[in-house]
Amino acid sequence: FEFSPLPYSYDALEPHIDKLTMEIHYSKHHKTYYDNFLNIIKGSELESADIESIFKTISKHPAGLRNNSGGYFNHTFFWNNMKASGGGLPTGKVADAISKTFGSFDEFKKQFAEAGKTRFGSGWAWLSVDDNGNLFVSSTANQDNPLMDVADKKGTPILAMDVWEHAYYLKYQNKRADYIDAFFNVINWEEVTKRYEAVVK
Ligand code: MN3
Repeated sequence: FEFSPLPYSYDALEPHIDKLTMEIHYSKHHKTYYDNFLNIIKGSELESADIESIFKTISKHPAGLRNNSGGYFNHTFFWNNMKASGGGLPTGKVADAISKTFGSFDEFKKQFAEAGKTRFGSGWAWLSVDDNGNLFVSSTANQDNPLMDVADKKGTPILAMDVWEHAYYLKYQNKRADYIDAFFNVINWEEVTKRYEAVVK
């Protein structure tokens, strides 16, 4: 289990996500989940397991493993679905799938933003692919994700948005909706398309 470098500099997502937030979020929050995760699995057979198989049976494990394995995976996934000068409209197969599923990109955007805004407390919004190859929007509490057996709606995620206060509080304070609006300007749609194509191939 690697702690991957951030794929861009701390200030790359300015002005949408500020440098200090990125630095603390990556080097403190994410790193802590990673360290805790490694400590929890140390000396157990999980050290050589793959993360998706851990998620598939996460309900059988203690909460500490659920929170920290999720926190480790979700953040790496999130960093990689953002980039400097991102945003805009998706292209290719995922664009067609979004139009087909939601009717339009704007309707997808509305549902995804709503999933983030209405997540009470801390958690995540997701765009995922279900077992039938269909897209769906969902949100999860805490550090859960759609790969976990405890998720209300299970599938393979292709886009993640962190809506914990630590993801936006320094710049946006209580205005989560403003952070969510800004998030759409940093989405790395090329990465989302790649993930989608890998799932539906
Ligand atoms: Mn976070």
